[in-house]
Order: sequence, then structure tokens, then C-alpha cells
Amino acid sequence: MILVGRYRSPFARRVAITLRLLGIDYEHRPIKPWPSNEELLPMNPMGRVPILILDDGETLVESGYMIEYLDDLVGPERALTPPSGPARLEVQKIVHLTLGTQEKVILANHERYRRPEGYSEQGWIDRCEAQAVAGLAELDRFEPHPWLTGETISQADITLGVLCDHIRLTCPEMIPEGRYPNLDKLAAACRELPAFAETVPDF
Ligand SMILES: N[C@@H](CCC(=O)N[C@@H](CS)C(=O)NCC(=O)O)C(=O)O
Repeated sequence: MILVGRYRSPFARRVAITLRLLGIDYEHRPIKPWPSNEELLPMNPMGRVPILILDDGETLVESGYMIEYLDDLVGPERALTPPSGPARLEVQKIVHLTLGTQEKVILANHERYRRPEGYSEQGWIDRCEAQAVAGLAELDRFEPHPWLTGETISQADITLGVLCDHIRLTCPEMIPEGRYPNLDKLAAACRELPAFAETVPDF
């Protein structure tokens, strides 16, 4: 398999970590979507990352779809999201709250750093940051024991661990040490894993 997208993309990184934890070899192509996405267009008409190219040439876009594909590939015993029932809903609850929070962090960063001088709207930045902070406070209610949904790591830990790193690397003031003790605990546990340590993005 080939994973297209730099680990700076939290969506590409969560797929990379999933591949590694599942023991699936992949070639990494760290192609960036900025400032031009021309190289990506033949693989994804939307020109964004991540993109997962399967061994038979099939191309997947959207990290959630890739993760579902990978879970299905390894089967329910090894899948990182339980196949059904309350256990699945619990993992999905954290994953989707995390993705919503991640989206707000990216929107705020985009408005603050990518707009031409004088074109950022402070009101929009404040709103996105307030929503991201509300998401983080809610996510901090889940206590890792040792992982968020039990004894073994799940997609909830991967996606939230990646979000914590992304915030620490792009807007650390949003996640000061000690404000979110459960997030600190989770991030520390994730950092111990080679799948996380070997995919730290280069900001
Ligand atoms: N929902 C998508 C989000 C993908 C996404 O937002 N990718 C960003 C990089 S983090 C991108 O390629 N942005 C460039 C663009 O949208 O033009 C997923 O989960 O894969």
C-alpha cells in the first residue's frame, strides 16, 4: 500500500499510525497539498490528502473510510474499532468528537496563519478556538485506563492522541500542560508507542 500525505496532516497521520499498529507495511509519499495540489489531482479529484493506494491500484480518500477498510482487512479480532454494539458506539463517540474539534483547530489556524495580511477575521478565529476548547474540555472527561475504552488501544486513542500532538505543535497555547489532565495522560501514553514516535510531524 502507498500512503500519500505528510504526517503534518493529522488525517494522514492517524491512517499511518493505524497501518503501523495493524502491522501493515506501506510506502510513504509525503506530498503536500499546498501551495499547489496538482500532483495530487490524478489520485484525488479534490486534490487533498490523505490518499491510500491499495496493492491492486484502487485509491481510497477520506481517512475514516481508509480506517474502516483497514479494520475490515484485518478482521474483527484485530480491528481498532469494535465491529458493533456499545463498545463501537463508545469508540465512535470519542473519534467523532475529536474530528469535530480537529476541524475547528484547523479552521482557526488557517484563518490566523494562511490568510493574506489584513484578511483574517478575528471574530471567526475566536469562535473556532472557543469551539475547539469546548471540544477539548469534553474530551478530557474520558479517563484513560490505561486506554480510553479499556485495556487495549483503539481508534479513539489514536485519533485523540494525534489531535493532542497537532495542537501542541501548531498552537500550544490552546493546550497548556496540566489544564487537561486526561489528555496529558493519553498523549504521554501515545508518545511511548513507536507508531506515534516514528510519525512525529516536522513542523
Ligand atoms: N475529512 C478528510 C480531511 C482531509 C483534509 O482536510 N486534508 C487536508 C490536509 S490536513 C488537505 O489536504 N487540505 C488541502 C485542501 O483541502 O485543499 C479526511 O479525513 O481525510
